[in-house]
Amino acid sequence: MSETIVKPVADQPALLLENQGERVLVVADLHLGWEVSLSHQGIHVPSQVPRLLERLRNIVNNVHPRQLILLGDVKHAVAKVELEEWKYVPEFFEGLVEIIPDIQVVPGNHDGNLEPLTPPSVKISTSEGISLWNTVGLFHGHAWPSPPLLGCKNLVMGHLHPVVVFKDPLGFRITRQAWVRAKSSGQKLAEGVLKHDSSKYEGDPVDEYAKKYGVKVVDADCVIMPSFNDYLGGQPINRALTEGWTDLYKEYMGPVLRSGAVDFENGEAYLFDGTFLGRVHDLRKLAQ
Ligand SMILES: [Mn+2]
Repeated sequence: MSETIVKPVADQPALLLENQGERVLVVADLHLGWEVSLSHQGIHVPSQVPRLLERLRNIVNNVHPRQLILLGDVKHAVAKVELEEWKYVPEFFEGLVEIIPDIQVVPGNHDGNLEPLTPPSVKISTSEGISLWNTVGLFHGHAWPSPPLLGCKNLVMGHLHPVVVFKDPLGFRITRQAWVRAKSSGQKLAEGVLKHDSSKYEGDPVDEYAKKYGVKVVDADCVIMPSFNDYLGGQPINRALTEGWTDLYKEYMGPVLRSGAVDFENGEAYLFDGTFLGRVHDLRKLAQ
């Protein structure tokens, strides 16, 4: 099998995937129309659409991908389409197809009724995600991935919006968006998917998985993507377990992280410039 390269674009919350010279760019969590929810609270921020498009244009011009994957939560309002989304979302996609014609959306929990807002050329998968080259599995993270993704050596997800909180000696808090890389256990993921599918079996989940889905599960390198919309708040990944692991945080983790199938505590956090911050459990003392 040929080598697949998975690497963040320098200084950008965007991931580049490459296999045999074919390049695919991934961004997650745009939350278009997020400004509208703020304006309901009396805070007025100008539309982020032109700014997001400009940033995407620069990245696409630099890395020349064949395809752009939007890894969930393209829009902000959940399920129902808010009036403003009829403006923001189509405006965004009209601009985006000019920048790159091949667009694949992997829906997130905010992407109900996205289809009527997108041009017909935009492909939308199910929320169980997609696999590329049988080596990269991409899913948003709010739901279990589809069975074949567990055979991929690399898994990519969004949804969490990871940020790291630093507290200096004077008590000032500094928050930075971050990448998290962590190892997943194929066996634990297989257990999770089988359980989600209400499968009854005895013995080894890996064997059962191979029998049921015809997929040989592997331990994968997981990348948890920062949100592309940098105006959004994020989930501080290094809050003390007693302090920050609220129900909301657990909700943000999604079933895969909650199941413990990804070794998040030993995950490595990086800033956009590539600075290695340390392992998640070591970073907790910085937030105290
Ligand atoms: Mn989400």
